[in-house]
Amino acid sequence: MKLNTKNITKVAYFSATSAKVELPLYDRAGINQGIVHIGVGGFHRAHLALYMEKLFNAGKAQQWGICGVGLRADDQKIAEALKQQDYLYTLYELKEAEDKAQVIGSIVDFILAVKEPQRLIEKLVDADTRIVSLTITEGGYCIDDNTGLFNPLLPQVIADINDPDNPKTAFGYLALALKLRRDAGTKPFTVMSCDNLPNNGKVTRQVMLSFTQLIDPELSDWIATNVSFPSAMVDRITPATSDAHRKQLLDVTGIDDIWPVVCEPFTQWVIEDDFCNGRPPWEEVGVQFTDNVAAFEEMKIGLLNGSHLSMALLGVLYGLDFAHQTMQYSALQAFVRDYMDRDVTPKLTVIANVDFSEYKDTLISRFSNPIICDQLQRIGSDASSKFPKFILPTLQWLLENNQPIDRVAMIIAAWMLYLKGTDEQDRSYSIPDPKADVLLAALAKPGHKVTNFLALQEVFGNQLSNNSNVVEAVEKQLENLKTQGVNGTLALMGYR
Ligand code: CS2
Repeated sequence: MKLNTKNITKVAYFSATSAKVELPLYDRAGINQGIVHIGVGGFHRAHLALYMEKLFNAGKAQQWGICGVGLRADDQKIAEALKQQDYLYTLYELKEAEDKAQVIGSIVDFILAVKEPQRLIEKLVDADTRIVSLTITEGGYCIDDNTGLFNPLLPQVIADINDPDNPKTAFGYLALALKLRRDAGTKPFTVMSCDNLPNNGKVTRQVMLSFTQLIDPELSDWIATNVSFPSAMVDRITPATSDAHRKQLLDVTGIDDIWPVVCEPFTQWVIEDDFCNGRPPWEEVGVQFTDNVAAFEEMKIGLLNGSHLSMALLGVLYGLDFAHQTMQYSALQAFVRDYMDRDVTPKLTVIANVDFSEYKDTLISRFSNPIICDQLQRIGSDASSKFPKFILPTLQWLLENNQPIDRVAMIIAAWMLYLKGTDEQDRSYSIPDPKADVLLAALAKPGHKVTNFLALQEVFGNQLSNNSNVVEAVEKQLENLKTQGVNGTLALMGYR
């Protein structure tokens, strides 16, 4: 049965008779919109939207309903799917023998910016909008990974600088809305990043201030004084929804959802309590507030996202499709665990009441969950934006501390071979990376391949291609991978 408001009682019937399905326990008509969320992908729908759902189910925070926003033309698909379902969708938590389907109602509206730019501006300017949250991917922050600073030379940024009243980027919309709020005497909203960037709040602030300096320095100063940008560590593995997932949901629960979200049972959100215009009482639904969020982010991004990217590049090259398969492959699991233990952990800041060994055990068991079928293709996507945030800080630490870099060199070498688009079983795959052309051009250049690849400053900064230790280490692993394959190279490193 199709999911929408009218059918929801039938879902209730199914839930009583077949599988366990939770439904909204509140009247959605009583929910006002207080959060605008830009980037309504699976992750948002499995994370922030669920924390809000829990509050609404407890009869709280009714002024904090979510209005979703899509900035990319491609977001039309999610806009249409949600609209047809009155913005309801199913969150399908997958765990062996314990699936849980929950119909979520916390998103109550959706604006597709390319279709309704004016409505989006009005929504952002509305005094009821008190938080704007972002999941715009690591690349969406327009950071020059070489300098770590905002890059004003990207074409979309130049377009917004030249025509700030007709923005296209997230920062263009936020700047215009904040200016209109300031002029109208309306309190600003908090800008809350939910992306996997080290110091995501500080980065968002820096991007916002640099961007507005270029269009309106006074506005920039006003934002610096009045707008808050809390940093957060967000965590929940959310695979891309596949047709198999849709069918499974239909078979098990009877719910015919155009775009359900599948996720693992684990969820975590650690955030700074820095909100200039109020916030929902998230601490009541398991969110952890701390002044020490940078250490949590460093831990999560280094251990989880860094390992993920390594598993994806090596796993795809070897011929695997899903994260859990990389954990079933004992040599690769041992490599990943060693990467966590010997390369990432030594640089982490100790966190009170967090045991890194336990955290890593949990990660291995989360990665091993076979039911979610998390696609390596998803995890390896946009590697050019992920590598500088997820792995480069680890490599820099190893170099500064004269530690062996053979595992990171292996990851870089695997990436170079992965970019060929053919795995060791001769199967071809696509490279989902907006900078794929740049990466491939570097590899196609005449001369020394490793040096040319490491000379990509926007990915590796400006130090690595001149560092003969790094060049040699990558060269060695590349040679090993070419002659011995992933398995042979792991064996040479002692992983079986
Ligand atoms: C993954 C993340 O795509 C990726 O880079 O590592 O989406 C990961 O699943 C989440 O950060 C988990 O919280």
